[in-house]
Parts: sequence; structure tokens; C-alpha cells
Amino acid sequence: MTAGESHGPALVAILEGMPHGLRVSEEAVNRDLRRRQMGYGRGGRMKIEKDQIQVLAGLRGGVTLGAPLALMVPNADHANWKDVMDPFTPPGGERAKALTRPRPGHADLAGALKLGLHDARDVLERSSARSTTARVAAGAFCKALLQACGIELLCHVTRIAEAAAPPLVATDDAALRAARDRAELSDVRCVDEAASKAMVEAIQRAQKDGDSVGGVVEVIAWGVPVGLGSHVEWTERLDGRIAMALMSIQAMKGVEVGAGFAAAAMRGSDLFDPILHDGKRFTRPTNNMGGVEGGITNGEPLVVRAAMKPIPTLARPLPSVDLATKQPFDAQKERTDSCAVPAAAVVAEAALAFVLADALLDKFGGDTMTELQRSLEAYRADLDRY
Ligand code: EPS
Repeated sequence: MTAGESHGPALVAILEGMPHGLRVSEEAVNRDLRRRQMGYGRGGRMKIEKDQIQVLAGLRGGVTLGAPLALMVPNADHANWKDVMDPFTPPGGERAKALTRPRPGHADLAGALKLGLHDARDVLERSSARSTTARVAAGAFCKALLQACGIELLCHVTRIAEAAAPPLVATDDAALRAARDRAELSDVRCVDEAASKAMVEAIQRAQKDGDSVGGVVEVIAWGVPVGLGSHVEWTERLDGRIAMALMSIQAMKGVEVGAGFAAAAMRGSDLFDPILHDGKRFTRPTNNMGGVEGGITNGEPLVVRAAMKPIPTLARPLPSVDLATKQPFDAQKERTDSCAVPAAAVVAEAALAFVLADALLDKFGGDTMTELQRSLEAYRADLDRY
């Protein structure tokens, strides 16, 4: 569970279900928070914030207690918004920073109508993508759990507006890690150097026009054991759980697993991944299913993508209507990013880590990391004897 307003005192998360005995470093969590703040095209807010984790409960000496983790990231900008966002003192007189001209594409209008407000500030504050900070903080703990179980992740940007990267072809450990390192070095978190440049230029063109751009992010997880998720009920299908986790990230409008929407245009004989056996284990020469068949992981790398719309706050705003007077106006301008796709990749990585950690604990459980790892090892040994 997460809580926190964009300009309130802090973003917080409570993460329940972590076993006892998981070692997590402060630096690993702060590193992910930093990664979320990066990327060409971010706005002024990222110059104010230096997101740092504070752990209020559930961790002692860098090791989980098996109790709920309470995580907090303070908003440095809150100091500048005290008169508007103080939890107890009402904002004085004419409510400062009222949002009366809803921005098309944001939650402003639907949220104001839902709550009966003529000022959408209460909606904006919680709907803002600033809250993804809390998901990334929790995701860092999930990533630590996955890593302790031999599962690694990478995230990268495959498209910004018209600039697309060539598909990432990397199947083994070394190639996936090398791709991850290249993405980390790119200003737009793209593995391909030429595409990185084209993406930066696409953002610059949009900025010049007072506009914003979206894109596509991809997350890959490898070392994932066969058998996470389930075919027996729709709520347990892993691809369904992943879709929920990714689609709920602010600004996402589409989610794909493996070949995704492209599968619709393919023949079955071209799409499906043949089943081979190398004498030791089953192998698949291709991975169009993206690591999930029948809602269950099949042991191949999990490959998921999410399409992000351009950010709806525009320097050259679209037509809107005043919530109280119903008079036509341009939509309200707020400080914003022109592109947050590289940041969204880091959020998507955290979201996938959460679902995978949850599914891993569903299947292998245990009160402690030792129990979890022992049961996973025994299962892997059984599969080797299959
Ligand atoms: C964000 C912080 C926000 C925005 C952005 C994401 O800060 P502020 O509103 O103070 O500028 O920069 O959120 C949006 C653009 C949005 O539409 O939600 C962050 O920390 O990522």
C-alpha cells in the first residue's frame, strides 16, 4: 500500500509479507530512487528533490524482521508548499494553487466530478506520478528478494515518440547484463546508442513546441523459475497480475507480454516457440510468449512492455472549461516534464519486481529467507531430475 501527495510532507509505502532475513542496503534503495529521477526531459521538480529512503519499521541492521516494512521518502518541495499542503492548517482565503481549469488527459476533470469539487488540487496531488517514488522504494526490496533467489531484472526504453530502438536480442546472462549496463549509461535509458540520440532529439523538438512525448518501456526478468502464477483462475494468471501492475502506473495506455499486439498479425506456426530438449532440460529456440504460457512462467525470460502516453500538462495548453463558471479557458499550466519515459521504465521494473516477489512467495513461501531459498532449491533440483 502506498500513500502520499505530490507536494505533501512525504511519500510512504507499507510492504507486507517480506520474509525474515533479507539483507537490503540503503544504497541499493537510494540508487533505484535516483534512477527514477533521471532521464532527459524531466522538469524543474527533479532539481529540487534528492529522493532518499527512510525506513521506519521492519528493518534492523539492514536485515528484514519479517514484519511489515514502513518506508518513507520526504518531499523536499513540501517546504515551498506548506501554505497549500499543511495537513492541519487550512489554506487561507482564496485557496492558493487552486486547479480550476482541468487539463485534458489528467485525472483533474473526472476526479473533480467524482468528488464534487470546483478545485481539482485534491485530485492532482494524489494522482501525480510523484507517487511512483513509493512504488520504486518498495520495488527495491522486492528486487533484493528476487536477487537472493537468482532472479535479475533490466529495464529500458524502446521508443520515445517517433524514435524507436531496434529490438533487443539478448538471451543469455552475459548479454542481458551487458544490455542493462548500456541502458544505465544512456540519457534516455536506451540500449542502442543511435536510437538514444534520436530519442533525445525527439524530446527536444517537442520541448521547442511546448509539447510533450510518450514512449514504450520494456522490462526483462531472467532466472525466473518455471511455475510462477497459475492457469486455474483468472486472478492468479501471472500475465494478468503483471498487466494490472504495469497498467496502473501513471500515463500507461497499453501493456504487452512477449510478441504482444504483434501476435495478432502472425500465423500460429510463426508465433509459437517450439519445444526442444537438450538432454538435460527443455529449451525454446524463440521466446514470442515472453516467458508466460497459460498464465504460468515457463522458465524463459519474462518480457513485458508498457506504452506511455505523453504527459498531459502542456506548456501550450489545450482548450478546457472552468469548473465553476463553465467558461472556456486554456487548460491550467503546471510545472511538468516534457518526457518521463526513462523514469517510467524504472517504475515498471519495480512493479514487475513486486508481482514476481509476490508470486515467488505464493509458491515457495516460508517465514525466513532460508526457508524460501531451501524450498526453491529443492524445486529446482526436482526439475533437473524431471
Ligand atoms: C514527479 C513530480 C511532479 C511532476 C511529475 C512527476 O512534480 P511537480 O508536479 O511538483 O512538478 O514533475 O508528475 C507529473 C508530471 C504528472 O503529471 O504526474 C516525480 O517525482 O516523478
